[in-house]
Amino acid sequence: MPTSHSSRTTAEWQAADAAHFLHPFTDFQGLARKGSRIIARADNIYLWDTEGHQILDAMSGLWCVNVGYGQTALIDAATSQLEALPFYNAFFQTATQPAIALAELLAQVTPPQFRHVFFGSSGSEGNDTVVRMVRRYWEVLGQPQRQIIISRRNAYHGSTVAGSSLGGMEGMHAQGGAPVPGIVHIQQPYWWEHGRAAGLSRDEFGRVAAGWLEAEILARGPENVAAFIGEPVQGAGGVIIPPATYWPEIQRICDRYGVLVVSDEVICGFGRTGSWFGCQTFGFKPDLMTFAKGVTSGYIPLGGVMVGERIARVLIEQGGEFNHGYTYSGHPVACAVGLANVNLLRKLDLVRHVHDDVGPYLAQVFAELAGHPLVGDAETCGLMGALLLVKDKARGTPFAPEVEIGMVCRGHCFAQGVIMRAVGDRMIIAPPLVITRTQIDEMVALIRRCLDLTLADAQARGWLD
Ligand code: PXG
Repeated sequence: MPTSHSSRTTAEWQAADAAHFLHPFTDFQGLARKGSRIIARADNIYLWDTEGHQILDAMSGLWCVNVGYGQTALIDAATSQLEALPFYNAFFQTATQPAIALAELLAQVTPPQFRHVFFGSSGSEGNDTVVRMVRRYWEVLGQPQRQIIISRRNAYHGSTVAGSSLGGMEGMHAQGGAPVPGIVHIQQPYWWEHGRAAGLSRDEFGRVAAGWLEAEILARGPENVAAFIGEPVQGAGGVIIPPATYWPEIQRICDRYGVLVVSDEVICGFGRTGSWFGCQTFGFKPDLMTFAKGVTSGYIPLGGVMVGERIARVLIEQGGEFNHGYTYSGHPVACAVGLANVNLLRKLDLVRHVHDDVGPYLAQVFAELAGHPLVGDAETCGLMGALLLVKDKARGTPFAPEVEIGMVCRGHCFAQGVIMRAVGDRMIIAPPLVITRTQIDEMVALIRRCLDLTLADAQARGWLD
């Protein structure tokens, strides 16, 4: 029988972990050799591991704990809903109050084209719903040949069969037969890699990158293209912030060919970019919007799809039964937490806090970090940020791939008590939206120390020219 939390040592937990728990996106043997760091508790923007180390969580759990840890409004909402009704389904002409109330609230806080929601429990399930729903929409309209969904390389849309297919991660496509037929990828709008060398300004490059979508639509035949999907800012891909010209041009192209626009807001939604949703920051009007993570600040699994009126009207008025759904679609406890979370985002005015206060402040301190000898580029959007580590700052030369400079830097972050993600040579952050200016100073001081330590390693090991 498992023993209680406190009666085991860290080493005992690590041994049990290695013996039984297959972690996501993990080299199982490598982790078993090293042992996991076991996180025991959290408050506000800080975590503590089982050894008592305090860690500043600059990744909000995994891009999700928007309101920070320890918010009693969410905890109380979950416990009272567990007592009243821990579960009931929404399949057979039944509903629960929290699911209805959250659907109503989401219709209020999302852009005006959204009046309906389809619930699931994760971003991956949301994107599976997207694939089935866009194809169903075109079938109902008598255009069943409109099957193709265009996505982008280095996108992340989840880990289910549809999610990994929509995503553009090479490592995922190399395993298990993704992408499934009917999903194609264009190049991502990453100026540093694809625009800078060509001598394009960011704005010029944004239009060029959007043009790749038009070329793909024309190559496939517009009559065969169902939808385009993209994250407003690619999160897991390394916080790739598109030029301001990109999304408006994407919108114009999709409008011209009648192609549906899907905004995957799993990371960008609920305040992360300084607006309620990333599509508002970047100025486009999606037909569907996938959400998860920030809807409950990660306190409990919940995700889904906001369905725009263009699609909802067709499915409701002409579609008949839509043969799709999950046991936990509209889970009452998850929805009760979602309600408390969205209400708290409003009460604390966190979207404005990001837009007017801590977002601009993060941009300012990141601009200062750009002066560090290891940093070739520093970018932020709201409370997402990326530092590109380069070998030669003046020329912007990247490190050789085998150096894995990002992993070296991440190792220092781990030891210094700040959590950043390394995506290739990009060091990225997405701290809780409740972070204060003083805490940003504390976070940046830790990051600067890690950059210095990484630079010292690079010098000692001869990785610099
Ligand atoms: N869309 C986007 C844009 C995401 O970021 C998903 C869909 C899938 O959500 P679920 O809830 O099914 O995981 C995500 C998830 C990382 C990392 O390493 C990012 C995610 C998940 C795991 C790791 O940055 N994003």
